[in-house]
Amino acid sequence: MPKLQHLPADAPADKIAAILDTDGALILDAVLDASAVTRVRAEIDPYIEATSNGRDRFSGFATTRTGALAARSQACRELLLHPAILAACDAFLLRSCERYQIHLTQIIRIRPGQGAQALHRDRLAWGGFLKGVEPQLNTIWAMTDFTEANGATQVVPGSPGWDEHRKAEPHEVGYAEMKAGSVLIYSGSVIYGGGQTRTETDRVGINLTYCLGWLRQEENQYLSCPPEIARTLEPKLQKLLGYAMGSYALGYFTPPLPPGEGPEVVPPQVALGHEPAPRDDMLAELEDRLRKEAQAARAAEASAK
Ligand SMILES: O=C(O)CCC(=O)C(=O)O
Repeated sequence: MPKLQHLPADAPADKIAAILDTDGALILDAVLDASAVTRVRAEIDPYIEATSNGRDRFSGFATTRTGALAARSQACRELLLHPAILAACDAFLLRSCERYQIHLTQIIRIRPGQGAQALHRDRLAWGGFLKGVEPQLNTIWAMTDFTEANGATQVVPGSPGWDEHRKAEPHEVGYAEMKAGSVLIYSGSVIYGGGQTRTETDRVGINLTYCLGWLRQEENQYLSCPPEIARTLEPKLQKLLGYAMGSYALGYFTPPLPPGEGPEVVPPQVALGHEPAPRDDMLAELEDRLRKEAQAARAAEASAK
């Protein structure tokens, strides 16, 4: 059975990105200690307990999924902003966007009796339309130990490079076995799925994922964390949730007020009480990127002659 690579919590971001490119997944060990896990659990357990099982086969009839974690839990906000994860997002996602954003927040509790989830790639959230670009960096924070027996995530290392129609054989599927406090990091292109449980205990993981800033988010953050809550959060998290321009042109709004009573065509931070900052830097960034791409294309053309 294939094994996932394990790295220490302080592993360099470029090493994480390199393993995501080749294997599609890895485990960062012991990112949280036992007391930190206990603190997170104290905040999330009441929400987990109040959540009913899934209503379809893919979501899992013996699996609960609980969202809106940025709005509901300070401990989850800290996980969303964890420096090791954001450094990995910088290294992995900024290749294809100017800003990345939170894609979804979800506690996944796999309960006794749950069968294995169908293997899939998360990038299919956007249908088959995205080709040649890696859209996501995903995490599952282990809140219990993850073992093959209790439903540890199934992962097919190396599958990002496969033909998109190739199916994984059983001997190609590994398991994200890890201790509570460790984090599974995986791309949107790796084949994976929730595991089957053969124990009488729950497996609990917090799925926090990030995607390119020009894509639609899986969990609608403007509804799960609306402006009246988002305005109480720290600016870095506000931006990650999507209360920031995704690029020079993406994400502006106009408050729907009577004539002359509000500003026109402003960045989303204005909905949280911030001043509308000029967007010249984003325009300059876009122009600079396009200039460099054109130069690189001309150089490639010249060297091909
Ligand atoms: O909880 C897990 O281990 C993975 C769940 C998953 O793959 C999904 O819900 O798409």
